Amino acid sequence: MSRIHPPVSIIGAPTDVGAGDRGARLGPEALRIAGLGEALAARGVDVLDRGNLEGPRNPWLGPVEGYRHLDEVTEWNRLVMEAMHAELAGGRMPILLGGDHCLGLGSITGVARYCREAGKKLRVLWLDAHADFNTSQVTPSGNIHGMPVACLCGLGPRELTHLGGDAPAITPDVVRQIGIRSVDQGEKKLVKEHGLDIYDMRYIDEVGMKRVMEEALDGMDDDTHLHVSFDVDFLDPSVAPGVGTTVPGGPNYREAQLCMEMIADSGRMASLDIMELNPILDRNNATALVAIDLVESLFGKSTLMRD
Ligand code: 5AB
Ligand code: MN
Ligand code: MN
Ligand code: MN
Repeated sequence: MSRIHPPVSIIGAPTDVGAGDRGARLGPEALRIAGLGEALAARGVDVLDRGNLEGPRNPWLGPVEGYRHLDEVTEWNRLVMEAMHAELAGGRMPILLGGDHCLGLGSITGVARYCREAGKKLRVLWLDAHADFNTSQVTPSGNIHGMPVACLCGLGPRELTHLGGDAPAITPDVVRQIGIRSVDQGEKKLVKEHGLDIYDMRYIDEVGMKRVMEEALDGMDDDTHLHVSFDVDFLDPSVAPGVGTTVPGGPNYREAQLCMEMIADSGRMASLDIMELNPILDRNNATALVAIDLVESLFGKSTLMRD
């Protein structure tokens, strides 16, 4: 299946304002140094690096009413939302380099706005060890990187749930979560209540990644915009140690490759986040290199045998 890729714009969002560890702010540079742009260009993709967004510094304070750094998180997400939307409106595929995963909120809010304007249906694949569906009432940490999916679906503070305007960006039926293996007590109740479609590690163990991806990608058509939000802690820590919130028992290298290859085969990915890479916790940028390897598969590297 050879295909022409749309032109890509790389956008760096160097902040860890929503995380519990500092260091994800260095993620964009680590991905650049590991050769993300060059790897895409080598696959024949037209790549433009837009550089980094500039937002507020991380004040490194405790939670206030259940949220850490709500003002700074809001401002960063506004910047990300505008940047993602602008690239899509200009006919390009944005790749957001986090930065922590609180920015998935701004990213997907911008994507959802574009989809509404363009008359497209949105599908979100959320690749993560965590469901990121906490609220201020149930969060164990106050860290907003544990809350973006809830905020996208309308649960959270108004400045985040209504970042894009009069209504929350999405409804839970848009989302498919894959690789999940750490959900907090109160968060469990919420994901059940809201009917989130979760392919957890137990299910991946039982039926295999192939069937999981067939199910998660099912029901898309020519009008579907597929957004992939890749939290690097999706991967097993033996493959990807350079993240703040490692959870054992994630997809191994080949399972992750298959996941990406099947997304590539769908031909529908139109925007991407690469989030939570923390080079301070990495070994020789190994996690950045694995992430790039997987992104190459998202762009069809392994489809040779199917051409
Ligand atoms: B990540 C935890 N659920 O809310 C919380 O990495 C971890 O974006 C959140 O998925 C991890 O603090 C957020 C314990
Ligand atoms: Mn996450
Ligand atoms: Mn995570
Ligand atoms: Mn994390």
